[in-house]
Amino acid sequence: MLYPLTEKKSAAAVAAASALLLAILAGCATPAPRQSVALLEPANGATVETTFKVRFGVSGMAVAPAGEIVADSGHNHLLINQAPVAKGQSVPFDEQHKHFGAGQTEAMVTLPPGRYQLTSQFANGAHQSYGAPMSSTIQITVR
Ligand SMILES: [Cu+2]
Repeated sequence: MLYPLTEKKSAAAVAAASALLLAILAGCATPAPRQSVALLEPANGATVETTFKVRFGVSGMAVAPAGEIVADSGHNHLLINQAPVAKGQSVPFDEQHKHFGAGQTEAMVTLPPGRYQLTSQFANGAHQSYGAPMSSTIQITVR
C-alpha cells in the first residue's frame, strides 16, 4: 500500500518518538535493588543527650534475629569508634560492638559525654560481617 509522503513521515516520526521514549524509560528504571545501610538517627553531626535513640535503615536485605545464616539477611550492629568489620569476619562481642540480635531496627544507647564515631554494620545470622559496603558511619557529640 502506498501512503502520501507526509503520512509516511509522521508514522516514522511517531516510531522515532516511541523509541526515544522507551529509551528514556529504560534509563529511569531502577536496576536491581541496591543493598545498603544507613544510620537514620541521630543525624550526622548531631549533639545528643547521654541516652539517645539509634535508628537503623537497611535496604535490599532482610532484618532477622541472629541464629541461622540466610542469604541477604542479617541483623544490625553499632560500632563505637571502630572501623567497619571486614567482610566475612565475625563482629566482636564487646563494649565497642553492640549486637542487635533480636532483629531490632532501633534502640536506646547510653554513652558518656564526648565526641563519637558511630558505625552501623550489618552482619549475617552468625554475626559474620557483610563488610564496609553494608556499613554507614556518622559523627556525633554526646553532651
Ligand atoms: Cu551480631
